[in-house]
Amino acid sequence: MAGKPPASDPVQDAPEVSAPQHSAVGLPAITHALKISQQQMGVRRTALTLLRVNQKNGFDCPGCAWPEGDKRHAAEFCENGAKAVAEEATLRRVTPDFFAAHPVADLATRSGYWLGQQGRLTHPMYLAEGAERYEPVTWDRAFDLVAEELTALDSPDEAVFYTSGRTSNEAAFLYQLFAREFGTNNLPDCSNMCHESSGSALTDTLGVGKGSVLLEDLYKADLIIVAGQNPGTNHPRMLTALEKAKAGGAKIISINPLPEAGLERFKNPQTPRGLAGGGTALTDLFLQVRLGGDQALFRALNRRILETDGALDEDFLREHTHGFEEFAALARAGEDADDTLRATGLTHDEIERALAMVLASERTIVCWAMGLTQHKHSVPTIQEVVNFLLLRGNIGRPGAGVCPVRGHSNVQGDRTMGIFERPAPAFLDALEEEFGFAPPREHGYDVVRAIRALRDGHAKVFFAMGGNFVSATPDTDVTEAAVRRARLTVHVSTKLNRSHAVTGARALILPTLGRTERDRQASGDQFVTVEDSMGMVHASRGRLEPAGPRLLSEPAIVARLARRVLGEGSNTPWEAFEQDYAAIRDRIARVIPGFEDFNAKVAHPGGFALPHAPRDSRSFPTATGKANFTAAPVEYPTAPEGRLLLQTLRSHDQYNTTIYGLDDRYRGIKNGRRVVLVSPDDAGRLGFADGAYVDLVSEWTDGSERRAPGFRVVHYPTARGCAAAYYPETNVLVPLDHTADTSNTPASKSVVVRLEAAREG
Ligand SMILES: Nc1nc2c(c(=O)[nH]1)N[C@H]1C(S)=C(S)[C@@H](COP(=O)(O)OP(=O)(O)OC[C@H]3O[C@@H](n4cnc5c(=O)[nH]c(N)nc54)[C@H](O)[C@@H]3O)O[C@H]1N2
Ligand SMILES: Nc1nc2c(c(=O)[nH]1)N[C@H]1C(S)=C(S)[C@@H](COP(=O)(O)OP(=O)(O)OC[C@H]3O[C@@H](n4cnc5c(=O)[nH]c(N)nc54)[C@H](O)[C@@H]3O)O[C@H]1N2
Ligand SMILES: [Mo]
Repeated sequence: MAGKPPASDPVQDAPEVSAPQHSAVGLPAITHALKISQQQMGVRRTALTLLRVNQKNGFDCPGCAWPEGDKRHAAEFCENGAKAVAEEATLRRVTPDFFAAHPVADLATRSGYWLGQQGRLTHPMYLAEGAERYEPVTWDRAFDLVAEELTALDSPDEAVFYTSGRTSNEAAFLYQLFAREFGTNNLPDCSNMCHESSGSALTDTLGVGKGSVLLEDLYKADLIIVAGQNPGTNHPRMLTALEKAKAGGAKIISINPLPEAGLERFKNPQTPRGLAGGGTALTDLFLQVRLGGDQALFRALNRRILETDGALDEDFLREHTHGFEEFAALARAGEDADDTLRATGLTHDEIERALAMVLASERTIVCWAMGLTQHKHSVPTIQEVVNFLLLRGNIGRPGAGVCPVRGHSNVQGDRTMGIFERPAPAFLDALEEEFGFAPPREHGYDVVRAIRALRDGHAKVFFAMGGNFVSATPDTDVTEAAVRRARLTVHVSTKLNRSHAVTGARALILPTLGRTERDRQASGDQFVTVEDSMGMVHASRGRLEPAGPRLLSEPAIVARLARRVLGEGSNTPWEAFEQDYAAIRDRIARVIPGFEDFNAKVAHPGGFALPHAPRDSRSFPTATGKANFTAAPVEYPTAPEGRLLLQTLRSHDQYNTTIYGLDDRYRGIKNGRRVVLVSPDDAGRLGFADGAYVDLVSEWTDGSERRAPGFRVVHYPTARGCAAAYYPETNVLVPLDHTADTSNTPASKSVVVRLEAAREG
């Protein structure tokens, strides 16, 4: 039997700290995953479910977006994939009785961990205006309520339709179609907080906002640079790929303020050497960069490449690129070397060692994630990475290219399906042609703009397809107050979270099927499709019985809502879409390039690759028709004397705002999340012993301050001048206006803070 959820909130943060580890996975990963799975699902269901992850006829792992490669016979074990599955396939249930026992005011005092531990949502629930508790409602009544509020708006642009990144292609396509037929492009998504900076930088420079490598490219690379990413925790299956790449002769450079265990050494649980032996050393050169120093680092490398005879790919530069001369002039003139050292915190020698590895490589890939995307200067940082790759012709040839590693399992697919507040005119034209309505053309709100609109009373209905908006977004107090101003908040969700407790005047929770569950519709069992981080599209088919008889699938929820809201005004066959998802795919095939013959192509077990012009033919659909160099000044964040730069990141036991447990095993932290990692030098200088308790106080340019109380100081080998603490506890510190230029992504990885001895609490 699966254990019961904790009755009282168990979060009594009492962190126990030991030395960080120097390798990842191995036997402890299996033990830990099985423990969590069995608590949630019991022994039998654990075995049956975990065998189906990422298998030919199974479901796509609801964990990360790392590709599967060829579908395997035996399960590729992934601890955090297993935890993501257990979280969804849990046998615990949140029923109307639960809501009767827990008024919203009570839920609002609970930790995110406790809320998530209660289990799967089973009934549509409604919180009436002024009511203390959610009460069960019928689906019809729920759709009526949404329709009532939507049709009462002065303009469709007073509604916001958010998406998290687990939503399937089919559901996402219907959802954006509904929002646009309703009349708005207000389709913010988690991408706005995630890889938006990558999308912006890559679209301007290469013409396609996605990565240019496939999995097999990693195995052909001479050099793989992993910058600003912690795959041991967040993309564990990537370690298998890195191990294989190393076996083929690749070298790895890791660029990170933290020495992440997973990048140091990988103990592959699929091999005897990984289980019992020492595993594989992955990183050949570790560059312990300061937060936000990456643009300066890549610029320094680029300057050295330009100074080296024969280092440039002259043919590629001539034929395929634009703006080289301007960039080269800027880079050669460059900042003095001291500035590079200040920005990066690295030595000359370290940069020269990296340069030697770069020059020795004919095929280089750069992988990155949130460490590069969540800074004020993230877009020029990623553009500098592109400059770096262009100089030596590392785009559009095997074993080389850009590899932004996406987070949510279908966040890339959701974008491809049109979940975007700034859709391309060609996409809207295609929708118009196919569905015979005039889609709105003005840009909608992204995440930060949506919060401002709610705060200022310009948006009144907030609808979320998954996610946990109030916890994932910055400036928690500001955001929560903004959301509370809404007329109606609606969440299509699998699990309870804080966004259900911080509501508009009225609120709805609409329970939905997860990936692991069987989806039966009028025409029979359905499958859905997803796109991974490398642009591979494939099917996902759930097999478990749904968590309750009342759950509807996401496509069904959108289709019914659309019928109710749009009524006779819509010519779209919503009912047929709900009955048979193949009918949705037929439309996607006609609207979105690369999906021609979708239904036929997706029948292929491994799925199919979407076209990517730079990768496939070295053609660049940019304004200049070439790959563009970017000549941008070097920037880097600094903190005044006595302050630190704080990054907000993930522990090993969480999936974004979903907390699986209170440990961060690789970093040596147990039983607590309110910790701040500071280098012993900085901590000493600031006068805080290991184990001291501090408040984190962020200081913003307008003079305002924000406080997160009660964090245990952990002396940790992070880069000097830098600190790290977990998200979402620290989102309260990130000002709403502290965002990346161009992409508007919250700059969650460089917040200026001071540490204050904790006020008595
Ligand atoms: N188990 C699990 N898997 C996940 C998630 C999860 O929460 N749990 N989340 C999913 C999602 S949505 C995403 S977007 C990804 C996130 O995957 P990651 O980006 O790996 O996640 P973070 O924990 O934010 O880690 C940021 C990493 O970048 C480093 N870093 C921070 N700032 C800088 C910098 O300025 N320069 C450099 N070079 N490095 C820096 C940090 O030290 C850390 O190693 O993972 C996805 N997969
Ligand atoms: N400070 C700080 N803030 C950050 C980040 C950071 O690094 N630092 N990272 C940012 C990033 S990269 C991201 S992607 C965002 C994440 O932002 P979100 O995607 O909004 O947050 P999640 O925590 O992933 O959402 C979890 C909830 O999704 C629901 N859910 C799970 N599966 C399904 C499903 O299949 N269908 C539906 N309908 N619902 C489902 C469950 O109810 C669960 O509680 O957070 C961002 N915020
Ligand atoms: Mo993400």
